Amino acid sequence: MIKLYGYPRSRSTRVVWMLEELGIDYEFIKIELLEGEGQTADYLKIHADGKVPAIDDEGFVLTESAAIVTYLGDKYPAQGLIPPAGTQQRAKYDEGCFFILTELEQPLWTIGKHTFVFPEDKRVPAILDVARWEFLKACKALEKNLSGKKFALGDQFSAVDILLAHTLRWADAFGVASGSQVLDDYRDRMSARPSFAKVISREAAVG
Ligand SMILES: N[C@@H](CCC(=O)N[C@@H](CS)C(=O)NCC(=O)O)C(=O)O
Repeated sequence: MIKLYGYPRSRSTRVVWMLEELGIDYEFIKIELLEGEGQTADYLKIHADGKVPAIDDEGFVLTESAAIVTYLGDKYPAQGLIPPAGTQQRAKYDEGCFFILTELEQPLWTIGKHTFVFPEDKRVPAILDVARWEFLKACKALEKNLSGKKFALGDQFSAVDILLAHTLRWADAFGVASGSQVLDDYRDRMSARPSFAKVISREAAVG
């Protein structure tokens, strides 16, 4: 059975969501990040930087939320959550992933790091304005690409919707407005999926 090392409402939520969409069994191992468990010698053998998520699939260890979600989609193709490699749809899937990780998540994470993640003496408040501006700019581009579409790739739900909706949910939780009704509606539509209700209860169960 796949082991998922995670922490509720973190980037490991993306992997929980993917596993719930796929409908496969997994063991959720909570890493007590706030108590320093990420930095223990045992966990550093799994994730070199002590972060979550990581998975152990029968001895195959993988880190990075987008890589894990993509691996799982490829491993369980019957559910159709990732377009097959070598197709134009797969290239669009990759485009979406890279945009989310490099253009959308980065300014948002900068806001998070400099408001509540970093120790106070490492925070640079002056960075917040430019990070908000950068995030809104990415949201504008995203709005153009999503307008008139049901899902990020068109008519069919895919793993990139998990990464995107999770990132938009994070923005909301950080108190950072997207400035776009299209994006807010999309985020709420994805969050209303039955699989996401399962994510909430699975994370609640680990505390
Ligand atoms: N790029 C990585 C980022 C992983 C990451 O930063 N995880 C955070 C939780 S969302 C973490 O484990 N932080 C603990 C730490 O920085 O020590 C991914 O997408 O998996």
